[in-house]
Amino acid sequence: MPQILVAIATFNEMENLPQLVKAIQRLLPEADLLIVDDNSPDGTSMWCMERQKTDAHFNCIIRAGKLGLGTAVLTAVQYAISNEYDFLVNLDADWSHPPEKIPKLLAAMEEPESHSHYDVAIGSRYIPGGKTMGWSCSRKLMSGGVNFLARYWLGLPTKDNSGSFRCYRVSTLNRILERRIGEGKIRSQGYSFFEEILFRLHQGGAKIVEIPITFTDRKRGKSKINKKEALRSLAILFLLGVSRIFGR
Ligand SMILES: Nc1nc2c(ncn2[C@@H]2O[C@H](COP(=O)(O)OP(=O)(O)OP(=O)(O)O)[C@@H](O)[C@H]2O)c(=O)[nH]1
Ligand SMILES: [Mg+2]
Repeated sequence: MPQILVAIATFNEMENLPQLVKAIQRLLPEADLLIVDDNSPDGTSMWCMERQKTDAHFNCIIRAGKLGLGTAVLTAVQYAISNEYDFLVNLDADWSHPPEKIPKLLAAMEEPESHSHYDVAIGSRYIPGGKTMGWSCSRKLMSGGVNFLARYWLGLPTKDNSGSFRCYRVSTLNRILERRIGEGKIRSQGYSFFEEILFRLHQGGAKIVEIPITFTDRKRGKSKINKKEALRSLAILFLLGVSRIFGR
């Protein structure tokens, strides 16, 4: 049986997290869960610490304050590597990513018919069969623009490079990223983490597959992305593309 870690970064997700944890544990009773919470004032941290005491499959890391989505997922990557999991699944807490697709992401890592063996499976909104529901035009434009940059500026072959709903093969994360992580050379602290990690993995020769998902805009709780973070992420994408041109 492969060892699976499902990781969720949270900040003020009390309205979403308990139900989502229940749904994931129903789907994957053998998997472990890791919540990386940034000391959420709405009670999420307290809930996680209480749950950790009674549930052997549930762990949490509570950080000192809001340190960014990218560094939270990086913490989960480091945890998965040091605890020698086989697969790391990441998703958002706000039900935008359908948990019932997690088994499909895991199954996509191996394709017995074609003897294919993948390093990353992306829950993708931008391949046939995938879609977004409830997004404004500006949100669609922003996501389209970022994905255009990821394809043509970073040279990524995949269509959905900005979503966080993914499954990673942990041995590949370790092989390609361990040194860079150790040297503190992952640039993104926020949302560009997802393009950056894919870029680094692709450059390291990782095989990536996409499976279609329907992304639903959050119904409860507040969005954490803001203009400053969006601009910072764009700047990082620009710098990553420059480093690609100069082969560094
Ligand atoms: N630990 C941690 N989690 C974060 C941080 N920022 C966002 N998150 C979590 O990351 C996930 C994605 O954040 P969202 O606010 O939903 O971002 P988004 O999906 O781009 O925005 P919406 O469309 O409004 O949902 C959620 O589970 C958040 O709780 C952070 O600074 N630290
Ligand atoms: Mg969201």
